[in-house]
Amino acid sequence: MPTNHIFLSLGANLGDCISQLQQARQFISQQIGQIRQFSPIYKTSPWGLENQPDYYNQILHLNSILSPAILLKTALSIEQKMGRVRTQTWAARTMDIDILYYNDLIINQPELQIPHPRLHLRQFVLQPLARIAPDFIHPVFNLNQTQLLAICEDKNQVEELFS
Ligand code: PH2
Ligand code: MG
Ligand code: MG
Repeated sequence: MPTNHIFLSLGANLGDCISQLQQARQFISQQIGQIRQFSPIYKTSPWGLENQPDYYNQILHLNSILSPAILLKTALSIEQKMGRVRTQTWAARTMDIDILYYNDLIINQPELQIPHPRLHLRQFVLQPLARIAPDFIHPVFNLNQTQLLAICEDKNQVEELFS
């Protein structure tokens, strides 16, 4: 059966973030599919809404047979199981799981946009992506991850911690 190449972004800034990232990887490998590659964990300053704790971010490359809609549903249910409470946009959270890419698919629905519409604006996404998938092409901009990182204007701090 053909599998799909999916990139997910994980982010947490409430609770024991490193353990939560590990727990999220476990749920994802059980419920979504095999993790083929993962980036180091990065400690990053909050993008978009200041005055909240620093984030811990990581990117995963997976194979999955789930459709984009079921993938989204499963990611949201893992967030919920991990204690995510949604308040305002970009507020602090125990776990955020975003779909960055799903092969070269382009989806523009109100509740699901792929590629993630803001990934190219974020150092905390592009630095880990450029580490694990430098040659992967963004299907809208037709640039690879290294090229996107080179032109990204985000100056928020991103510190690589460990793998
Ligand atoms: N996620 C956001 C908004 N801002 N900033 C950092 N550093 N890391 C994130 O994961 C993050 C953010 C929206 O989901
Ligand atoms: Mg997000
Ligand atoms: Mg999200």
